[in-house]
Amino acid sequence: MPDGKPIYVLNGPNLNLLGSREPHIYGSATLADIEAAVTKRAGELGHTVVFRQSNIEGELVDWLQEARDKAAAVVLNAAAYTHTSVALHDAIKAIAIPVIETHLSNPAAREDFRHVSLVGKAAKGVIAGFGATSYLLAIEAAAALAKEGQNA
Ligand code: CA2
Repeated sequence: MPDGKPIYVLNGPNLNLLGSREPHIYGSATLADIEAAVTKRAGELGHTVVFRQSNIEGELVDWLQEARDKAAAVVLNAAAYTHTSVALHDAIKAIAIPVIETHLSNPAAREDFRHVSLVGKAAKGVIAGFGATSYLLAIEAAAALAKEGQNA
């Protein structure tokens, strides 16, 4: 039975397009499919999920600040902002709860510009390369960290 604080699952730019383009890179699941799967798994682990997507960097910053008090942990796929956003890096640094950087693809195996992660320099850890399963693995990590009461 879910109780306590939710796990926030925050998604960055263009992830609303999942399932429609580039399935060879990102898989065929839509973001709604991923939301349903993570909500189910989190429920089994005793957590509710707040699942959001934005194309706007500042909105993701606002949601990270909101999560500081309201969430047990954050699963963050910042998409392209992963590689560029000092603002997201600083927002993660400013909150004590664990933030788990998550990716469908494996950025380390792709173009050079994806090899830098400003999010990763502030996050608790990184899960990447397993398609939609990356999100389920991140939920497992988030729930385990929340249970242990660990802070990032
Ligand atoms: O692999 C991931 O999850 C990424 O965060 C996805 C980002 C990319 O910039 C990161 O390097 C790795 C891109 C998300 C764009 O998603 C699309 C989905 C369908 C069609 C076009 C883009």
